[in-house]
Amino acid sequence: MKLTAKSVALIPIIATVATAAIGATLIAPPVANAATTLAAAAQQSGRYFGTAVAASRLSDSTYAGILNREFDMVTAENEMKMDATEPNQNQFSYGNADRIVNQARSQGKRIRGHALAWHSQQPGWMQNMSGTALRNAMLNHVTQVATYYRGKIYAWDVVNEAFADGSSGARRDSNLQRTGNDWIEAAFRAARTADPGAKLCYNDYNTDDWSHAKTQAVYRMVQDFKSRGVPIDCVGLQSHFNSQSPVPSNYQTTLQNFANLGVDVQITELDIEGSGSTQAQNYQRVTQACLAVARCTGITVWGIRDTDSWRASGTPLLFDGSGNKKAAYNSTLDALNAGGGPGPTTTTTTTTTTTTSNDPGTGGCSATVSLNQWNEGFVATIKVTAGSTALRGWTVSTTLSNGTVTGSWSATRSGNSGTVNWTNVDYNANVPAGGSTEFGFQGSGNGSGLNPSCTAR
Ligand code: 9MR
Repeated sequence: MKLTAKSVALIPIIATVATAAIGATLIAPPVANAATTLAAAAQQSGRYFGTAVAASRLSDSTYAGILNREFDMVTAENEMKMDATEPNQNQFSYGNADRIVNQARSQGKRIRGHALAWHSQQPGWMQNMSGTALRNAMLNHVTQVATYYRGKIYAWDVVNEAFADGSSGARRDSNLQRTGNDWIEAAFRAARTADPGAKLCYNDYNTDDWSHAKTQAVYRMVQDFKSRGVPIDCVGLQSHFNSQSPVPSNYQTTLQNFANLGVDVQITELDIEGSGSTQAQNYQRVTQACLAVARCTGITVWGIRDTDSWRASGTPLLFDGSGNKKAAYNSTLDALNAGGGPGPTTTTTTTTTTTTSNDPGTGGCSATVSLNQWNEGFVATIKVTAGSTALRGWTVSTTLSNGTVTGSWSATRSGNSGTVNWTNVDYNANVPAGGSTEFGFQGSGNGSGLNPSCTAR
């Protein structure tokens, strides 16, 4: 069989699925027809293709149509930022963020969380804080927001834009930085505790050119975090390009060098000002660079149509103001279809499966599982639903044949592999008739086949 780039890209996925069936004859995987959407094309190599979404635009049918068709990862453009989610201290507000999250999840899309801690778009009450009070307020924010969305976020931008531009290689001066240089690692530790299943990213702009002092400074921070065991899983390169800040010739080198530190790399806010074939070529180069780096797990563009962009006059996106595909769309799709090196090695495609167990019936309950599986581990979120009578307590039994529980939330556990039983905690014992509650756990190994079954207590 002649191995085309595309068939090579498909092998890791097919090999995983087909292991059990191999044995007798090795059948060459069919070369798939070219995918016709960005998400489907990216999925061929185990990657995602995402976009920033504004809650206010979801009611625009052209916008929502393109979103639902083309993308499999969503970032809230502004709705998860500190000013949006904690407008008054300790009063959290998730309405607009939830609209985006619920829309994405109902369409089977995953979510990048953006952003837990940032010097910009802070709520007014935070802007004038300093010292220990600010440090604690920041950590509380990280904990509350990451806990609220636990189990629903693929990756969090835990800290955004903390380095200075220019040649200093220094941290950016900000109220958060003045609470002490360890504010970034403190934020990452709080995020890990709050949502152990989310990948934790450091995200920044002007970190695309390997020779830039800012790129080097972020690299050294990530290297330091890895060496000291600070929990960091990914680096986000925003990648906002225009004629003053073009796609650098060493872009792929930058992606590869970060990946070599043992983190995933994600292109998180891609837009490239311009038009026609020049813009198309630039999008193609960026896409090819990601595909060539095994741990570049996906690309997110910062908006759908040019008119949706934060810099609309630069027409930097893949669809024109009427929602038509631009040349840049076609070159991006073609680059994804042409494939590159193998897909992400440490994180294969995340799958979500749902199994419904026993019928709730009168007085009973049912349990369903949503599973987030990657190579080394998984996060399972279990939804308990009451039947026609309210629950006063519940137990869910799960079967974990090839994995071990390493952490859990919102339920008390007995056992950590094989048959594992989960009992409500105080605050979620009572579930109204027809209502539901969730608990979850993370584990190493394989979380498939949990087959949850619920019993009312
Ligand atoms: O696209 C966002 C725009 O709607 C907001 O007005 C702006 C406010 O800071 O933030 C934009 O998104 C930024 C992102 O959160 C972080 N990286 C730079 C993005 C573009 O400015």
